[in-house]
Amino acid sequence: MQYFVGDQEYFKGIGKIAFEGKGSKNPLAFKYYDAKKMIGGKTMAEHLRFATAYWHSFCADGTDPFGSSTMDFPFRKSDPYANAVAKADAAFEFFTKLGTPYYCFHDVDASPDSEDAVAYEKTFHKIADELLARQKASGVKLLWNTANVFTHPIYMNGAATNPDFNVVARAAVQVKNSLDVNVKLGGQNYVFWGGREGYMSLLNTDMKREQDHLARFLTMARDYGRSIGFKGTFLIEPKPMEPTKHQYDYDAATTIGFIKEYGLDKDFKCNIEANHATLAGHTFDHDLLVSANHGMLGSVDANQGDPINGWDTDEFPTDVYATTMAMLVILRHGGLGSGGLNFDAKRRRNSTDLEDLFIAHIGGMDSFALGLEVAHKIIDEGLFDTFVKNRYASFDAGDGKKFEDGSMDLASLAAIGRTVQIEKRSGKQEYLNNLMNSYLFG
Ligand code: XLS
Ligand code: NI
Ligand code: NI
Repeated sequence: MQYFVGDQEYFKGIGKIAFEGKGSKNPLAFKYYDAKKMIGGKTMAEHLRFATAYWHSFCADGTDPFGSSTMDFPFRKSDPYANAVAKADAAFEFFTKLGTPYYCFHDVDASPDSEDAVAYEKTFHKIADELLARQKASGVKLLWNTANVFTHPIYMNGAATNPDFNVVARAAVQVKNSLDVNVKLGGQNYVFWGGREGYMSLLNTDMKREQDHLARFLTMARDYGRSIGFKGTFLIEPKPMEPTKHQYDYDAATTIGFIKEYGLDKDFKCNIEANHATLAGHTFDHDLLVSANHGMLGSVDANQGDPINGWDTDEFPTDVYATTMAMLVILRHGGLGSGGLNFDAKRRRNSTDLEDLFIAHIGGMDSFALGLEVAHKIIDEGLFDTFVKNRYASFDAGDGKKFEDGSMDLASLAAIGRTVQIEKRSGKQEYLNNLMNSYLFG
């Protein structure tokens, strides 16, 4: 099989990444991710549904607020259209060599941005045809796309929540075309991340009006998407802050409240990003579980933050404890459905070898494969489940059950409370931590 589409190979010297097993020290091989390995009736690939993110992998070049780019991309061209096509070639070469069955992109990652809305639309649809041809040739599918309505200066006061109607309308150009392209490419989901849908100061902000506008905009996008045949899930990606001080989609609980408040719960779910959950003061598995408990776990942006600083560092996931806790939620929830694990993650600014892009993804995929294996074993053996079930056993029968069923009032509950003998029962956290380590390290 040829892993590149045009006549140019961009990742020279790197072939198909193979599974070599845990003894391997080859940096360009999987140690734990064995795509075809069966775990509880499904292959690892079916459980994990990995996606590569276009923006971090093929656009971001190491530029940060303190310095310019550090990374060389062999596919960069000066002509914007030729650049987009070469980027697509490189991207699909990368997906097929690595073995991520899905990808995700923002409109302006894949297609040149333009001040001129008509030119933007025309080019975007031409690039979408290029992407479609590469999807067909490779079998790689679109997990989701989204519109970048936060980078361009016109969005400095927000997109759907902008106080200027004209900006809201301009954002609609990008969202409408992104939905059109999604349908063309058979996208499984469509994402909204409200980067600038929030505020910096209440002195200049009508919060209620902005939130109503956001809901109105999402409702219009939902109606338009359904009218053109989009059958997938609309996803909102919570994040508490950065770039704005207060973002309206703070965390899973806030986002679910918003979705329900505005009657969008039949069409919308959450796209939970690990680093966003930790920025909100939660763990990754907390926000996954909040979503799962409401039937709102749609998809995952698989990355990790740095525990000693407070911004979205978007690191590749390497913390197997966190991936195991995440996979416990995902497996108990019955999987990700049409969602997947999208590596919204970037190599560090000084990881400048092209092979580092492969190595970073291999680490992320291996970390989730390990998490999947351990979580499956934990669920299979049932020790934690039994422990938790027993902890709540007083609600399984008798008065506890009546309380749970709603067949008891406060006066009868208090009457029982007058006579009960309360025994001290340990929560056994240290025992459970040690048990967890025995699963992780054998
Ligand atoms: C930024 C977000 C962004 C979304 C897509 O923090 O994670 O990358 O995933 O717009
Ligand atoms: Ni993200
Ligand atoms: Ni992020």
